[in-house]
Amino acid sequence: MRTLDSSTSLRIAVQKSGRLTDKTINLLEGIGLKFDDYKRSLIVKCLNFDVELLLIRDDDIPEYVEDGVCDLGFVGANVVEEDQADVTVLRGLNYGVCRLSLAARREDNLKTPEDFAGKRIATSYPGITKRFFERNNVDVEVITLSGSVEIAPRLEIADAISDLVSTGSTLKANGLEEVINIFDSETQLIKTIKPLSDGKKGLINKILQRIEGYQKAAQSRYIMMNAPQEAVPKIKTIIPSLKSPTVMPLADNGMVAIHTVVPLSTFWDVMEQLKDAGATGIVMLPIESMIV
Ligand code: PRT
Ligand code: ZN
Repeated sequence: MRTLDSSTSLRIAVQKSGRLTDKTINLLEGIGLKFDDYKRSLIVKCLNFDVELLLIRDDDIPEYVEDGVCDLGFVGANVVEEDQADVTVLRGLNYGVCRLSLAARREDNLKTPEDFAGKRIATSYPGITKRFFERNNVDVEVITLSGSVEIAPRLEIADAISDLVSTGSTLKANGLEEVINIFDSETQLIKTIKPLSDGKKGLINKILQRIEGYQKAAQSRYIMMNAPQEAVPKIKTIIPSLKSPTVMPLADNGMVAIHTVVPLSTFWDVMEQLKDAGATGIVMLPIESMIV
């Protein structure tokens, strides 16, 4: 059993139970951190790093990190922005992606910020919403609700809402139309601005580097193919590879095997072009992690 050295052990705030919990734990496990069951306690010690997780409500995370109670936190940019928390954003994490949008009943025909002048807007994000209208010099009445914002127009508590949207189906189900996206959000890794020991700084760098590798890997595919030797120059121009591809001669005269990594976003285009260039037996594999 490892004992935690309080001068170097890193405390990380993670949402206790919600949309970001499993994805955050999966990410931490994906970069090699091991935990006991994280569903049962508020503080979970990492079994193989001087790290402990503090599992709390997402709304509390920016403040805990700002105050230095936690050194790092995984939380939606929407929460950080709402609190205007004084923290360092280390990186965006590509999950928990959503947007804060103004929405209203279609028949009300609200389109521009000015159309909302004098309207009552229900939201759980009064800070971001007020600042949006202030920037646009439009006076509105912001009504703060802690949940179920989407039913406020139907209850006639409000004329419109400002709420998080991902697929848009909640708005639709409540007869509302998304009008203006006022803030794009994703999960962020945030860091305290309080001074940290060298040990903690070292750990943070290690975690960041591993996250970078993990995310690159998730967005890349390893591909292998066979091709005639004379097709190699053409194939090299097709592959937007990180480094030059590995080319190995095959027992078959004049044939080579080519291995490389391609970004997932270009994968299908690249596959088709490779086939046209003479590649055969193209195999794609997911990558667990990579250091670049
Ligand atoms: O208990 P705790 O306070 O920790 O959790 P919570 O209930 O405040 O938050 P939770 O778990 O619902 O969301 C955590 C974070 O996930 C948010 O702060 C966002 O950063 C992110 N996220 C991503 C979302 C959504 N997508 C999302 N769709 N948070 C909420 N929603 C809700 C939205 O409020 C609306 O009710 O989902 C509904 C809309 O979804 P669609 O798909 O119908 O558009
Ligand atoms: Zn919350």
